[in-house]
Amino acid sequence: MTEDLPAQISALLARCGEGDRLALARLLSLLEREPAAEGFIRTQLDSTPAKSAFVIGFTGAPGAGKSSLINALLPEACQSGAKVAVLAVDPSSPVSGGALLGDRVRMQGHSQGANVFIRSMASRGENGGLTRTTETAIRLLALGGWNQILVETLGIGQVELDIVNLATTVVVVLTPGWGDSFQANKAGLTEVGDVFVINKADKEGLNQTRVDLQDSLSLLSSTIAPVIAETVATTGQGIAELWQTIRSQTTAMTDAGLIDQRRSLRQSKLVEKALLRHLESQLKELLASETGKSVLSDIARGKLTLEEAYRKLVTKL
Ligand SMILES: Nc1nc2c(ncn2[C@@H]2O[C@H](COP(=O)(O)OP(=O)(O)O)[C@@H](O)[C@H]2O)c(=O)[nH]1
Ligand SMILES: [Mg+2]
Repeated sequence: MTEDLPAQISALLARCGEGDRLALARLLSLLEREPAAEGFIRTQLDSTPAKSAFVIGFTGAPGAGKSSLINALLPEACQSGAKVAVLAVDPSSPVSGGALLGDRVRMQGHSQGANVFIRSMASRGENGGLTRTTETAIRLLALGGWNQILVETLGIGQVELDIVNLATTVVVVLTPGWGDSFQANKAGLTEVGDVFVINKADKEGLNQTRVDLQDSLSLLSSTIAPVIAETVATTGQGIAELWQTIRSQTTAMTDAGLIDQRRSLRQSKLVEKALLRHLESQLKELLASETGKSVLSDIARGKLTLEEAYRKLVTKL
């Protein structure tokens, strides 16, 4: 089966581009489970015109209420007639982990709708793998015509903050008592957010958290000041307002050119990565060729210095 993986992927991508959700689901499963699939999908996506999508990243500590918020926001997001996808990224759970199942069940109320697509993804866990997989998953969702993509990810550690960079708009989810939490994590989160939600506004400590947050945000110098919203995800309190806030903040960021800036930064990173992959495979070919082998053996026998060998090889590239 692995032999015809590229052909299989190419057929699935064509169907996915026509809006076939089964093909999309199959591609996401391959991405998650088949180590070789990611590279093939990526290479083929690179030669497919990209479709634009609005990606909202939700990040915050476990239990802050990210899944509950996304669940409550789904009807709002769908109202505009958008095709809304939810991608819950779990950096810790194995593929069939319990946390993912919990998220699935919680968000399942909506999964039957033709305009909603919900998917959890686990990580294979290797260095940078999660960011790469998530990025490819988002590109697949966009290809499938899902033009509003809500991504849930944990707001701890660099990998998670990297994922946040894939989003158009970043929503940081906090809860009362946040002011007491640990400093390094706080700084990281305040820097990435465009919208800050204090969820569980029904709990004690709301006012203190609002003051702490305003203090932290006042230290930042951003073109567009981040905004604060307060919600109770479980009752729906503040949810419609939060959606409006996300929309108006995104409009303000678009008008200031920030969204375009982020998009072109992401695009140039994609181009850079594609170039690096290309160069790397050419380099491997060169080293395995007759020329490459003879240069390598000349170095080993002291007939060429490293500098001379390098020059010889670079001209071949
Ligand atoms: N009291 C209260 N509980 C909430 C609120 N939002 C979520 N929860 C509960 O907090 C727990 C964790 O929520 P979840 O959405 O799974 O958090 P996540 O880990 O950030 O995705 C669940 O038991 C929710 O029912 C809220 O606004 N108020
Ligand atoms: Mg969750």
